[in-house]
Amino acid sequence: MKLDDITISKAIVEGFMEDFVDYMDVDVAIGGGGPSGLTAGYYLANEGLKVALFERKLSIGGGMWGGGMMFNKIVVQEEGKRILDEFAIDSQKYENQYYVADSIETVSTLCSKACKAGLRIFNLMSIEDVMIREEEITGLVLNWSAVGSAGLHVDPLTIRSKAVIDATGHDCEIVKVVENKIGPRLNTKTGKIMGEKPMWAEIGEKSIMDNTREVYPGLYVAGMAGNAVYGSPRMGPIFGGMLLSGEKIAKMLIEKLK
Ligand code: 48F
Repeated sequence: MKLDDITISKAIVEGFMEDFVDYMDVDVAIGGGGPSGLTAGYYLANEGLKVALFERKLSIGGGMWGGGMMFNKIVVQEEGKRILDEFAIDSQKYENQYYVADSIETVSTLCSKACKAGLRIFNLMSIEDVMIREEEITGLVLNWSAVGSAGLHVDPLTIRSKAVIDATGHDCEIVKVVENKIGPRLNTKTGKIMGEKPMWAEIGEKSIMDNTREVYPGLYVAGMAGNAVYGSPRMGPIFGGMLLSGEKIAKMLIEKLK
């Protein structure tokens, strides 16, 4: 068989455009492809919801690849082990209640199972704004990450969604946009982003479940973004809370949207 370079190019462009146009109107849009975003995407897509995840970087996985300080292992506590098992990710017991897993296996398996469940991931796109209609978040405003890094003045494009999850990690970038644009009207004690507190795994992991919630009509937070928005500590390379937070936000939205 003779290979035609133009046919290869057309296959890529047409395949991508078909997906991108299709996913301009979704049930749930997730910002950020770290462990919480991927886990949320898996459970939502598994229920048959139409879900798109937008990730700024080339690679999916956020802060998980490098484990702790580039030692590529992660720790998960007893509660989070259930989710590792559900994804068939291997883990070894390390003392009572602590389990160690390979960060590469964890990220790649989360990503693969989420895609197979029907999550559509768009990488290399940055969320730079939100769509708000009648005091409710109704979509995301996107641009190629390369546009931002090159400092180009190029207008973005918009997608519509019934719910948005901010899973952008420590920087809680989507909530930050909302706070900047509409002022202190978030569902927090101060109405503003309360800011992440110093490392404390015990409290950070406990509070993340409470912090996984709707922060503004139509806008939900999961993972480290929840702790940053609600003023709780970071927890470092223990990842059970990220997986459980992703699962919790998915359950909330499945109940709401189905
Ligand atoms: O940071 P990240 O892994 O978030 P997470 O799911 O997990 C946190 C842990 O990795 C770790 C921790 C564990 O205890 O504290 O930090 O809460 O993944 C966030 C992803 O969001 C992307 C970013 O590149 C990363 O992959 N991201 C951030 N801002 C944007 C974005 C944006 N504006 N648009 C698109 N993607």
